[in-house]
Amino acid sequence: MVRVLGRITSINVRKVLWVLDELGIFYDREDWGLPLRDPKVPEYLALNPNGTVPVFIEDDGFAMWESNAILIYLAQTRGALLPGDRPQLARALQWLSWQATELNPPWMYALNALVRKRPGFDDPAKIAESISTWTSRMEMLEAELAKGNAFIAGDSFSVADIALGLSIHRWFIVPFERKSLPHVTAYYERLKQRPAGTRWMPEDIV
Ligand SMILES: N[C@@H](CCC(=O)N[C@@H](CS)C(=O)NCC(=O)O)C(=O)O
Repeated sequence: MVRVLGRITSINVRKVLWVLDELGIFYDREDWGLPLRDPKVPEYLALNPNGTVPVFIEDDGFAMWESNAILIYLAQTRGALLPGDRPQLARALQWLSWQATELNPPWMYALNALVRKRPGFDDPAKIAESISTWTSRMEMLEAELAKGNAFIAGDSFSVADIALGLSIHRWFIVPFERKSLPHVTAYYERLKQRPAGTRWMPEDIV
C-alpha cells in the first residue's frame, strides 16, 4: 500500500490525500510534522532533506516530496486528473506552479498571527500587508474564473483544482474581513461538492 507522511492540518498533505481519494487509491498515513512529530530527524530527513511534510511513498518504497510535484506524478502515473489537451495541460501546470510560488507565501504572516497565534507575529502593519498581497493574488484568481470555465484549466477537474481549492479553503477559514470574490466563491462551492473536496476542506481544519 502507498504511504503518506504528514499531519492533516497541512494543506500540502491534504492535497495528496485528496488526489488519492479522487483516484480511489487506498493509503496509510502517518502523522509527521510539528507539533505532532518532528520531521527534522535523520529517519525522516533521509526521505525529505527539507524536513517538511508531505512525503509520498509508493508501494515499492520509492519516496518523493513537494506536494504539487506529487499531484502531477500521481496524475501522470495513474493516467487521470490532468487534461490531455495541450493548452489546458499548460494552464493546469501554470496554476499549480502559481499556487505554490505566488499565492501561498503572502498569507503566511496573517495565518501565523490570526490563527496559529505564534509569538512574534503581532505587528498590525505586517498583518495588513500580508492580507493586502494575499487579496491581490486572490483577485487574479477571481479574474481568471470570471472567464466562465468550471475549473481552472477548462471544463474538467484536474489536480490544479485540488491545489487551488485548498488555498481557497484557507482564504475562507482565516478570520479577517475578506473581500467578496463571487467567482472564487462559486468555484469553491463547486469543489466542495466533490466527496473528496468535502472531506479535505472541512470547516474545522485551518
Ligand atoms: N513546498 C512544499 C512545502 C512543504 C511545507 O512547508 N510543509 C509545511 C506544512 S504545510 C511543514 O512541513 N511545516 C513543518 C512541520 O509541519 O513540521 C510542498 O508543497 O510540499
